[in-house]
Amino acid sequence: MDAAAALFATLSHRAPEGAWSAPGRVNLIGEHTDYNDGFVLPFAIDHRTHAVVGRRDDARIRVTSTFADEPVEVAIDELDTLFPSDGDVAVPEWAAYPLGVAWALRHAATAPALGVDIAIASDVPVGAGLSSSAAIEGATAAALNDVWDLGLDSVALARVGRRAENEAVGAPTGIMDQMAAMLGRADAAIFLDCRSLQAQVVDLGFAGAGLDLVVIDTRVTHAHSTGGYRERRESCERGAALMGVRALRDVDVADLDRAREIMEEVTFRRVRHIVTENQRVLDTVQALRTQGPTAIGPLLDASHASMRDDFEISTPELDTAVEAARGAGALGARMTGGGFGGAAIALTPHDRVDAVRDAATRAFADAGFSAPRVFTVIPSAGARRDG
Ligand code: GAF
Repeated sequence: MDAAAALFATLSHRAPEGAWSAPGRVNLIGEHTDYNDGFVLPFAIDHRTHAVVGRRDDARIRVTSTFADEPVEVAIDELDTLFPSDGDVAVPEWAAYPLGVAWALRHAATAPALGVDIAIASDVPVGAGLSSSAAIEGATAAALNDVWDLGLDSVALARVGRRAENEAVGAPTGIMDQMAAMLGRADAAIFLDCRSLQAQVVDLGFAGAGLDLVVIDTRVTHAHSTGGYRERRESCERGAALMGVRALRDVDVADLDRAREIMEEVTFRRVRHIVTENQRVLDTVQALRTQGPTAIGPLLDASHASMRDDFEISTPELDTAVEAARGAGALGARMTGGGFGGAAIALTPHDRVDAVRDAATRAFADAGFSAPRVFTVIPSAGARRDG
């Protein structure tokens, strides 16, 4: 927050209206299931994006951030022209997140054309699969919802964030990350039905069970606006159409034999990942509720194998991180997020965290990869006003 406040002071001579923040997330399990109307189990982490916002006397928005050299300024009335439905976005990519949120908010509610200055600073690693984008969207949406007095609830703000991501940034993602950023709770995950958007809080109890959630950031960055993510999404849509259902959420594990008969092999494997992953989310929620977090390791492992072999979104670095973590005593490990780079997570007994860090670092060096960044995260609160 201090960095955002300092940045704000360079942008505006007025006192700010307030400070808001939203977190990045780790997805514990349920990968690529969100845009298939399925289930996910993410939690918000203790890395946040801060937005310090002040009013202006005119009807313009000026935004600056630690990602950028220069502020970007636009008239509120021009927002529609910045994000045409069929054309190129007219602002730098980082600015499309906050300005896209402002644009989507004005379509979601009757917002006054009240000018604002926005300064954004973040400690959510970018491109690491921890959803730095939803953190920017969440912090901006929470701030403008208050400053413009729109009265939208958390789910409506998550939808606004997703619209910005899909239409302003151009990444065809689901809604998991925005929901996690808005609804996160300390020491808990959010069990989300991505069809109904009903969310349940599921206690994680990592600390009480002597566990840490270790993140191994491979430092191979990824972007969901490019190839692989979109292609996987299209495979899922093709699979659902062949099965005659609205979305793969409507296919059961028992239907997989029929799926294998009516589609070619690659589409079948994409379908099998989604169908089995949905079941793994349900099984993880059940295990957390009845047995606690020490019971979920095999489900995390199975999820990784499915993403590596069936959905084919893992990378050699992610596989190396997962194997090293398991070999050093993690109860279970998997890549998290959209894949093609980013981070792996490892559920690790507290006294094995250093061993996991050392093993991952050594395995990366042996394989000739750049050193990973290894750290623990704590399940934390969602978007909020901080001051
Ligand atoms: C990215 C997307 F933004 C999410 O919507 C989700 O699809 C995820 O990849 C994969 O589970 O984070």
